[in-house]
Amino acid sequence: MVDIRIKSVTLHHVKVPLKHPFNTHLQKVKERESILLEVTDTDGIIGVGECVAFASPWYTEETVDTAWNTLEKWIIPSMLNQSFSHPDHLESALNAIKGNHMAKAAVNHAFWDLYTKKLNKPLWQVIGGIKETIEAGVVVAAATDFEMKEEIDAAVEKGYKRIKIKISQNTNPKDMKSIIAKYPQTLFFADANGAFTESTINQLRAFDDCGFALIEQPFSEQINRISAEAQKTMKTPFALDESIASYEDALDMIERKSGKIIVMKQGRVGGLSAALRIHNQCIQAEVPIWVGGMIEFGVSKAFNLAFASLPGVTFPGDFSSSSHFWEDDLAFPLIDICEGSIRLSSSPGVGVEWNQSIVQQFEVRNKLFK
Ligand code: OSB
Ligand code: MG
Repeated sequence: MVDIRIKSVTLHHVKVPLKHPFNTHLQKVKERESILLEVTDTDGIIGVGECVAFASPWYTEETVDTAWNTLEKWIIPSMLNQSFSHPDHLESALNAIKGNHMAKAAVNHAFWDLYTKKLNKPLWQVIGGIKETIEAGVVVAAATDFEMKEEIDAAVEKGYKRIKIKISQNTNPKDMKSIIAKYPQTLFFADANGAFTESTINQLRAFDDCGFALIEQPFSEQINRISAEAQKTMKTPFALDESIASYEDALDMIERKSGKIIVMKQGRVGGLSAALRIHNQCIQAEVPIWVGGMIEFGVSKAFNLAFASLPGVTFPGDFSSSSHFWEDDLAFPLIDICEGSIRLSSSPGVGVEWNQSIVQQFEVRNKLFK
């Protein structure tokens, strides 16, 4: 049994330009602001984490500033100089703090890394992973139809087995159908980020025979009731992203049938501990999971990859190479795609570290708590 006493926590606020703007109907992301974490125990072992909240509240309510504030005022004081024998115990200690899932997930991750380093085992093995290679998938979020077609051609060329296309009410389903027909070997997902409403269900239905393997988050998370109604009338399964912020939300989706597949983002549900509970529930209910991305750096991606090795994860996730978004990733080793797949690390812990010199280049502020 390990007993981990937390000695210090360091936060780094960074701002890094994306190679190309990431366009959704909600937001154009040109640079990524994030909070990077290091949690050090009394033996000097360091666990790493990454908070995936964005600079503005376009995807969830949390932002970099709200997460920093919650970490500084509430989360870090609840863990400093405390001992925990398992990441789930740290999670329980934070139950008195409501919401703030992305801030909590970042410390939950850092503690899982520390914990599995102490066990001297790769994280993915400790959580029950069964796959050593993970299928790569990429997201096309282009500004124009022309760019979208170019990016899809390039993604197929690079060997991605799955391509996710951002759609909205302005997307033409006929165009989608012809693009998908061009690449019968590639799996296509659509992600609407909640673009459809009760009054535009018919526009959504027009995507039903495009050949998409699934449609991600057709409606906003406020109208899961409408999602359930629409799902009854469409053959393409819905995969819910924004709607799943907790274990209870996953149960709700399964019961209501507002979707048939879960998109796992550990930051959105509060961390790996919470994500594992949802995974076990999905195995029981025979509901497939896949792992969504957040335009992240290598640390968050490594936690996603470890999760993707679990038996309940049955569709390829948002796993592009480090060079897809970044000129220089802030973490190492970098993610490489080899024949459409990514090999998991055999190092203890999550298997990646912050690249301190690159972090320094992009740092806006930092703070050490001890
Ligand atoms: O809706 O899945 C989403 C990125 C940021 C915020 C929300 C989403 C996304 C993506 C995945 O589509 C991008 C990636 O590969 O990291
Ligand atoms: Mg999504």
